[in-house]
Amino acid sequence: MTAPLLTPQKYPAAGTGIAPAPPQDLIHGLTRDITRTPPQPDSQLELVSFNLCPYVQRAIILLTEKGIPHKRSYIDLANKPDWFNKLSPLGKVPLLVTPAGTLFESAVILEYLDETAGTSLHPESAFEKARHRSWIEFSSSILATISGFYSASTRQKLEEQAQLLTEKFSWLEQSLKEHSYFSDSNFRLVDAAYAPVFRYFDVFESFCDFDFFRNAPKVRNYRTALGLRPSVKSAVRADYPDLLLAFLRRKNSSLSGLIPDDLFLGEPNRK
Ligand SMILES: N[C@@H](CCC(=O)N[C@@H](CS)C(=O)NCC(=O)O)C(=O)O
Repeated sequence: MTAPLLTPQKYPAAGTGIAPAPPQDLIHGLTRDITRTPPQPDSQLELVSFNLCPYVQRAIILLTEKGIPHKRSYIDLANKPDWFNKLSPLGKVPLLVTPAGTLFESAVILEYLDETAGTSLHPESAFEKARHRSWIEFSSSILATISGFYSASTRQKLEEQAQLLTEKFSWLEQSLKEHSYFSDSNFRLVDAAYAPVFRYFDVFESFCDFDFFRNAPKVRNYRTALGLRPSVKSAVRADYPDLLLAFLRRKNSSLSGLIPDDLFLGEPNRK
């Protein structure tokens, strides 16, 4: 069966106010069996995704902000389809399948989407644009530390990673001003990179308190503003907290041991 064509939708340009949540038919838009059939490059973009991946969320947020019609295939990273292994040089999601070919690496995908659809969400000045790109790199390093935090095998290593996270948020604090978003009150590409970082902490704080943001009041405000953005809210499934808790439990790490049984409602359906 071929994928249904989605009707192009127009949303208010990002940065001009609050973008509405995307219609539900943009969420999947796929009917083929993705375990067997690779993306079919047609006139529409397809984002090859995994439902917990923060790097995938970056791309979804930008696609939503820019109102770009697209399809999404959600693969199981524990059981990667053959077509995915042939398409992904690093074996990682996200991939963006375009009529011209396939792109990988979320920061590159964001730049491509920014250049090819609507008004750019980068600042105009060459220096500011480069500065935003530097801080996008930094957001990726925070994501790597988050992974080190939830995978730490001992309490000592867990605390070391927590301390590293606190230090990284102190660095970010110095780069922020008193605005809602990274550089001003307009949502920018850099904000799409940071939003998935903060989503983790809503779940971490439901069962442990490392006070990661103690030295970072502007980061706390930034986190709140990003969490309220409709494109950010709708970038994950409604049961994301349960999926993440189940993922953290399966890690058998020091952090896994802190999750109380009554918070864990069992393995959600991961499909
Ligand atoms: N630097 C990459 C990182 C992407 C990444 O690490 N993706 C993870 C999922 S969140 C992945 O696909 N891992 C492959 C695996 O688990 O085998 C990017 O920005 O796109």
